[in-house]
Amino acid sequence: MRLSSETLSRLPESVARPGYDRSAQAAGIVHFGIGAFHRAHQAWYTDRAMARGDRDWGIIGVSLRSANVARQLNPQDGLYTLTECSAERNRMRVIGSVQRVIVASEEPEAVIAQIAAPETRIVTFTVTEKGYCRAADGSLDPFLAHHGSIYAFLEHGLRRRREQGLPGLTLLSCDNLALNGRQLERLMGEYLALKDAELGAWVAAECTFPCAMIDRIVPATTAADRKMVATLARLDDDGAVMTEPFSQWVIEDKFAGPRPQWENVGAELVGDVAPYEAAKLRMLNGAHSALAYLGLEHGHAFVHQAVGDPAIRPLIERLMHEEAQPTIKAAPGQDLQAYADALLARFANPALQHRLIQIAMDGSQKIPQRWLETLAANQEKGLQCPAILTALAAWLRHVRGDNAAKWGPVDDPMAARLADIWRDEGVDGTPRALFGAQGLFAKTWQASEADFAALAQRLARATA
Ligand code: CS2
Repeated sequence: MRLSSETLSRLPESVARPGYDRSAQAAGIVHFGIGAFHRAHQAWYTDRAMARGDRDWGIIGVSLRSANVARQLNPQDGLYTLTECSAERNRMRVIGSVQRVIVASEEPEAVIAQIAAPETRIVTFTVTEKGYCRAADGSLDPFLAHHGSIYAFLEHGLRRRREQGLPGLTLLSCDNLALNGRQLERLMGEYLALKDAELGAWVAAECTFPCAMIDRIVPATTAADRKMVATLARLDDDGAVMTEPFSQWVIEDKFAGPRPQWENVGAELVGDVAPYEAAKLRMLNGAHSALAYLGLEHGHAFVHQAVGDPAIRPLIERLMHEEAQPTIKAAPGQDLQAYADALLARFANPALQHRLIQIAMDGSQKIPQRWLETLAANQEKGLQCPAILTALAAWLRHVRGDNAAKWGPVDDPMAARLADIWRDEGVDGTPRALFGAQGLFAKTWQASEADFAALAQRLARATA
């Protein structure tokens, strides 16, 4: 029997459930990219905010293309379990904030109508780095943006709001991009400049784009996880998500209208997100990507194995403490030393089963804000980053296909282009084609001759 509004009462007492009348809630939020991360993060905060008395913040989820999540959640009335996993115990809760999932490619009009609905106040996004349709230099790639992107749906939905005299919206990016709100604002502006400049002016005046730092480790759910959940919940749950006990959400307090009282359930509303975001991207995500490429080369499958490997761990510590941390100007009360230590403990959580190959995906979209910004900031001070350069060499080998036999083909929107560069330029030319003055990533970081020498040395070394 499957989890749903009807079967909810069959759950054992130990499983917490929504403490509010779900059917009485209007949907104040439209969320693009309703994958496991959103369900374990924002939907969880919103569920608890409503349990504390907040009202009408139901979430309508949108999947741009895949019907998987709709198939998982719609037959369950949007309900799913969230399990917090640690070595000590697993704690399960049913989340009630998601009402329905729309597959945009199947029902585009329903998405537009939902954005234009009077009760909608906030649109949020976890569409991953590549969902923003940026070219290598960070500007909007019009070709990508014109084909079923978030921008097209926002354009139509916001135009309708304007025509109907409805207020603007808060457009809140929850993806791992540097200054994600500023980027979304700029990219949306670039898109509307091509499509409808008048609407662009209305959006600039009526909508806001707060920046946010979002953090919770959420491995992809496996069949074994679903089996475990079924045993504990005594119901099948196709939408189950597994995560760690830790969670953090720091949001720039810049809303166009009402918002949930997320601060009552642990979120931090601040004036400036930048120091939190830089710490998270450069330390957590930077270390994660390094663990991924180095760990796969060393034959590991999971994060906790890679961080426990004495051949890898010192390099991760160096990357965080000596290379990333000094580039961040901490906010008052922000302790970066303690932050790095806490990250090492989170990575070591053996109950999470966080796959390195999941993190290795889409490296071309991730390394600029995770590594290249750190390299650039150190370069300004005349410093080199040996740990990041070692990780960068491992990434170069990864996109050459060195890990493919064991871990599968390279999963990256730029995979074909990177493979072409490797084939045409070889080991001598590839680092320059990517990180030279004319390189693909030149906008974020340009390697010095010493960096190229260090990369060449690392690439020459036998793998692992
Ligand atoms: C990871 C992130 O897959 C990845 O690239 O680094 O998803 C990471 O787990 C989250 O950002 C943690 O908040």
